[in-house]
Amino acid sequence: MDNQIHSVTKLMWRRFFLLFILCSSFFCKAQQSTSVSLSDSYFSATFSMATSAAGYFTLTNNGSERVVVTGISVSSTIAKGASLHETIMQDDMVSMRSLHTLSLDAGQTIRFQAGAKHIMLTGLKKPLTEQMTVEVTFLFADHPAVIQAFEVRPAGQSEAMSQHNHH
Ligand SMILES: [Cu+2]
Repeated sequence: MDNQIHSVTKLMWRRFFLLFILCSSFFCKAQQSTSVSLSDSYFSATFSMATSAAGYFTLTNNGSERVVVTGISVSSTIAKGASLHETIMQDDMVSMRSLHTLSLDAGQTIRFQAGAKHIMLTGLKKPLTEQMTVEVTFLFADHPAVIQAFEVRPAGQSEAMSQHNHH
């Protein structure tokens, strides 16, 4: 009898141990497999009456799983809204549309740059001037939010013409 109880307990311990190993390896994997990095992040400086601004960045998925950006936001003291945009050519006209989600495969890098994909701030509360830093929060479906500091750089001629007059 004593012996039987002993072997049952032993079996239970073994199961707990197995479960423990499984769980810890799962959490370990979850921590290591998703990692993103942002670089070259900046907004173009705006003129004093501007109500919108365009920003750019490079996003790399360093992990082993696909990540999906579900949205971005900035402080309400900077602008009313922030979204990811894409510039498209339609019947010789340049227009923009919102990118609702953005997905990056493992190892993929996406560059948002002038004339193509960009961040659009709308309802700008104050002009963006050089030396300012704007924090942008990136939200992911499967990764913790990332807050990235964007610097403000002097606006280039081409982007001032191709981006700002559509908003
Ligand atoms: Cu836009």
